[in-house]
Amino acid sequence: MKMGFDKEEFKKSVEYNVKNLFRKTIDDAKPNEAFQAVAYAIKDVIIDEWIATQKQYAKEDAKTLYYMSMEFLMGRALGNNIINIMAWDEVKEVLEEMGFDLNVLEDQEPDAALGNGGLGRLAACFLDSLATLGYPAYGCGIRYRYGMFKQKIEDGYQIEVPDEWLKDGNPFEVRRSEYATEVKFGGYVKTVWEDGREKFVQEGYQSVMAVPYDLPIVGYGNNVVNTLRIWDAQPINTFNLESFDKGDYQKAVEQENLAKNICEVLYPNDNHYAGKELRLKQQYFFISASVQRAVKKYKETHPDVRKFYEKNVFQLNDTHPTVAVAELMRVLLDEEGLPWDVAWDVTTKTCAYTNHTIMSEALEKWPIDLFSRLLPRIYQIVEEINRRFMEQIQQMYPGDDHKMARMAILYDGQVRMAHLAIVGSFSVNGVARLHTEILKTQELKHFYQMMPQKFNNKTNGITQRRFLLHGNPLLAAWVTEKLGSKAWVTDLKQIKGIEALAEDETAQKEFMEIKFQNKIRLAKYIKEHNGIDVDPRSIFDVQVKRLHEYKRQLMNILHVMFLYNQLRDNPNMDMVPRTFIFGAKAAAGYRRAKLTIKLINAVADVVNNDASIQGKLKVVFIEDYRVSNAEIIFAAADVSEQISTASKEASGTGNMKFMLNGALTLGTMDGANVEIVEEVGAEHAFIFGMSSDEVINYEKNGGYDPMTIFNNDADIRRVLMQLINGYYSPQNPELFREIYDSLLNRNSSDRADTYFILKDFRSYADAQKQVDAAYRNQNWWAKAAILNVANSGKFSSDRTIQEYVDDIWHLDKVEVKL
Ligand code: 26Q
Repeated sequence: MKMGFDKEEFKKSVEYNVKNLFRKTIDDAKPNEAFQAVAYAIKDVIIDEWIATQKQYAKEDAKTLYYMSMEFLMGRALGNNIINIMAWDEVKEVLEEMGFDLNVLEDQEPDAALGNGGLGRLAACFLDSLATLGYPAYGCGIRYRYGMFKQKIEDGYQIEVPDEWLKDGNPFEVRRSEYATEVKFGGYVKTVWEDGREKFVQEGYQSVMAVPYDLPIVGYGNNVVNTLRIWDAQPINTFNLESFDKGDYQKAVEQENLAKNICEVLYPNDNHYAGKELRLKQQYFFISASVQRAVKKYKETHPDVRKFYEKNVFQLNDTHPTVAVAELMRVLLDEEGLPWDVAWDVTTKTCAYTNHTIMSEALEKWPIDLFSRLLPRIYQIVEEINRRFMEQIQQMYPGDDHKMARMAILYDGQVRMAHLAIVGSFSVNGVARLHTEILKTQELKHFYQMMPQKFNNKTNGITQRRFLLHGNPLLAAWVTEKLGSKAWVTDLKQIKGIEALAEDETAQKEFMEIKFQNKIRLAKYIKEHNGIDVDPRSIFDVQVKRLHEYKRQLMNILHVMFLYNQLRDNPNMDMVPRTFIFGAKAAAGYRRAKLTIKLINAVADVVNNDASIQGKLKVVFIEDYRVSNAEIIFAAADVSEQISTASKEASGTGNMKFMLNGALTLGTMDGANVEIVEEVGAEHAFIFGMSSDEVINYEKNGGYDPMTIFNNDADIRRVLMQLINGYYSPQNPELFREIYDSLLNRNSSDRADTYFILKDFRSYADAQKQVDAAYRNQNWWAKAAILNVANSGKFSSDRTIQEYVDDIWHLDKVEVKL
């Protein structure tokens, strides 16, 4: 236990909060009221460390990271905060004395789901690691009123329900109205002469007030509390009731609507660009506010804004915050009066860009007319950046029009945000070794050839505090006991120590018993939420992630259909009982992804209700997959499905969470799977399918012909025919026709089976057979699972953050003493 946590004081604090918040005594408090009271009591502890941390940063004049991201997929805060102030056992005890179960109270908290999936969760893991390592950092984002939608399944279909996460308020947030900042949209740019130079003034604009809310990011056991600053929009008060003319009235109403709309909702598209004007407004809104505030804060204690980069670094989480490049230029040029070259030098020494995808449909390209109308001054600056960059290309590659066309920021009526990000940054990184290599040799090769020094890899990581210590307390305690130390909590490499136990039969038994208990916990969750009975002795084979064609949930369910056919033919077939568990949200407008969810549920309905297969096969679709239930799911998994078409998954991070919890990877050589296999050894994973080189080769040569496979492979053909003969949809045999067509017919790009599902199918089915065979030897399985845990050290986000600090950010650690 950390010094300073006083149980008695905490108890009083909870009682006091219940009284003041709800006019009740503690015995009358409902679980949700008790949750609120406990959260405020914890906040009270955190606040002192928060103040002390920020004072220390100011005192040391520490260089600060601003992690700019449209998404922070935080999940719940209470349990994480209690763990990180190292008061878990004490709080649990006090609450028990008061008649409350901490787990029940935790379940009262809505997830802060300000993100879609991987990219948003990565940002959240990074904040945890930054605070734990003691680095000065802000997360900068948007306080969406509605986060990622809640998913309901009705009749097998996904229904999106608004996520009212702020309905009961957010106990941990602090509104900081003193930092409110105006953000301007639209209008036109007037050029005026002043002080002997040209000045640019935006006129006729509409504006909103950006108001920040701060959330504490608690470091593990080190008194450090960083800040996640999310901005809300408020209407600017121009509404003068006594003397408004029509124009004022109109404008006031429009500005009010603008403010209402901007922070309303997170766009639920994962890995898919949608060129919506409101999305661009959101981007500029939080970036302008964050950049203005960062410059203002710097100037409070530093005389010379030309040295801004010495104390500040902006990390751009994908292209979504890329207007930061132009906004920082605008502030330095127009507000600080710096000449272009100096402003550009400061900007390109401040900004760094992380790429998270190579998929062309995810690349942000804004129509110039929209962009310039909404952000007229920003557009002028982008034009000038582009003009100078084109000049530079012309000088380096005289007459190479091809390069100009491929690299231009402004091209074909569009603003290419990735190009702006690369040109405006001193660092460009991919998120796994393979991904970075693909960027350098394929997608961004022209940029890599021109500026190789900018490119670097930062393989993603995850926080073991949430995904082992909090999510899997049984395994965490076991690891601590075996290592004789909790050091792995802040130094995951130490978990390597349990490798020595991999062959030890007692340890194997203990490990399998813990996994079994975690499977019972998940089985209970499934029973409560799905009404399905699953056997915790069956293999829990899990694919949880956003639903996307490239992630190939379709291949997984087609394989289930294939297995089911075998079982129907031969109910006595010898197989280890298997529970296939899916969890996935589909973007609201992604028809084929939604149809895949329906297919999974349709297969589940048939398979789960067929007594003839003797319970050997179960299919479960977990509703509303999110951070809080993910923690329970990872802990219970035996098999981790990481089956994306090679080259498409930039990294993946779920793969790491499974590994940390002792699941074996069944996957392609894609993203960080490559590095996972490198750490644990290919013999302790099930690897299948085409390599990324093979995939890229096929893609360069017009794809492949799935018809040959269909014609020659009777088992595959039978599965595909079941998509169109009503086998899983007797009321509507045509229901899954679209999926069938996507696998066999050429699309508008003249490709069929774009994600090589049929091509990889046999290899996948073989790997699945090996899983079945391997699980029969429980000693081997336990050994392989322990080896996965033992070799997961590399995948801590603490390692990732330290690499960012060493190679890109160059921050100094700060120590906070209370
Ligand atoms: C863009 C424009 C308009 C609306 C939405 C978007 C948008 C939103 C989210 C585009 C992409 C995303 C999310 C991408 C994402 O999550 N990428 C994942 O990032 C992880 C962390 O690096 C990787 O592990 C995954 O491989 C990658 O898919």
